[in-house]
Amino acid sequence: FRVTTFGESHGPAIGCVVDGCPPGIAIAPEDFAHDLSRRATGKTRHTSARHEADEVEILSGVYEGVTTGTPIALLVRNTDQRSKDYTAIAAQFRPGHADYTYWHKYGLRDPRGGGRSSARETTMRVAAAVLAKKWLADRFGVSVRGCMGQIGDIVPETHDWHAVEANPFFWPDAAQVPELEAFMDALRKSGDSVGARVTVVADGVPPGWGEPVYGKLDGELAEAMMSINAVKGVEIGDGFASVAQKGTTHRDVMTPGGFLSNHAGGILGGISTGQQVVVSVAFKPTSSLRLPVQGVDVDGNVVDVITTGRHDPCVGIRATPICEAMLALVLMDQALRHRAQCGDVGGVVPRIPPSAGG
Ligand code: EPS
Repeated sequence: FRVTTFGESHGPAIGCVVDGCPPGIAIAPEDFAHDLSRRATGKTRHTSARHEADEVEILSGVYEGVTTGTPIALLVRNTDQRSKDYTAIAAQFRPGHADYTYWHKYGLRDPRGGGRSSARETTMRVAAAVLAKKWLADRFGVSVRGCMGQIGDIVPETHDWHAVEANPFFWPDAAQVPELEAFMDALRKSGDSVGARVTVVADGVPPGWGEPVYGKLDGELAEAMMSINAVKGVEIGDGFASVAQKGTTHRDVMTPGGFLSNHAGGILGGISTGQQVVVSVAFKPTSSLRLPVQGVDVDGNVVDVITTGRHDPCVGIRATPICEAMLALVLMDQALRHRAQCGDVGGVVPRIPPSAGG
């Protein structure tokens, strides 16, 4: 199961090709709307003001409402691109932005905004993952969901999944939403940006998905999450907190009824344990800022870089559906590989042998 995307933020369209999708999955253009709208810009004052229709056209791989097993091509036409926003910095590098490394790699500059490095590209990951989420749910009862785990220094005080979809931040504590609104309003007015943590979980993953050495489930999740733009860190389960833990704390005690904790984040030795799979992702602060900063241009001259246009003061705010998408895509691929090698053993309730005796 493989997904590739194409298109630029200010080109005519973006799209993806999904290879290796099983036949028989019922899918219609309207099935993409919910998740694409959760990710979209222009929904609240806390994200980029760009208004895209984000309507999916299915070009191939679906016949009479079901996937055929052939490559699925999905297309989203850009409807609100405005590349003139970038005229002033077309020959400059934004400090902290990928346009510096793209230029060194390719030796030329597409002046139309971020192009491939724009968060616009993530639209198609979310679209492709609609298929994966559906297949995982129908076939295995696996569900994938996520929330914001931190913005700047602010962390949730309580966790209620019902609160998450009822505020623009995917925040799990409804009582803190006014504080976040005030924080983001002040940040936007100041012209600055901020980082964020997003946590995504998968429930219902059977034990056994993932490969033991090459193709570890956690390894592929880390790669998938790091491939999202602006990501600077990925944790599985307790992640970096494990550094300060003792083995007696970190080990997840096993009983005949299952594990008593989940410090491992549902993965041991690269293979799912049957517990909740837990992944946290760190997003850096947006680098496109209207606050001036010293930089250089393509000729090496010192310049003041000021980025105008429509930007997210916190890219993490729209990232929950993107991280969910990458989790679902990796899980679907691992599920198919597991089935190919080991047969259709998924969905078995974990059975932990008693620890007593030998
Ligand atoms: C982005 C800059 C803005 C955002 C964009 C991500 O767009 P533009 O390319 O017009 O400057 O609106 O996000 C989207 C358009 C989207 O759909 O996510 C950036 O620099 O990453």
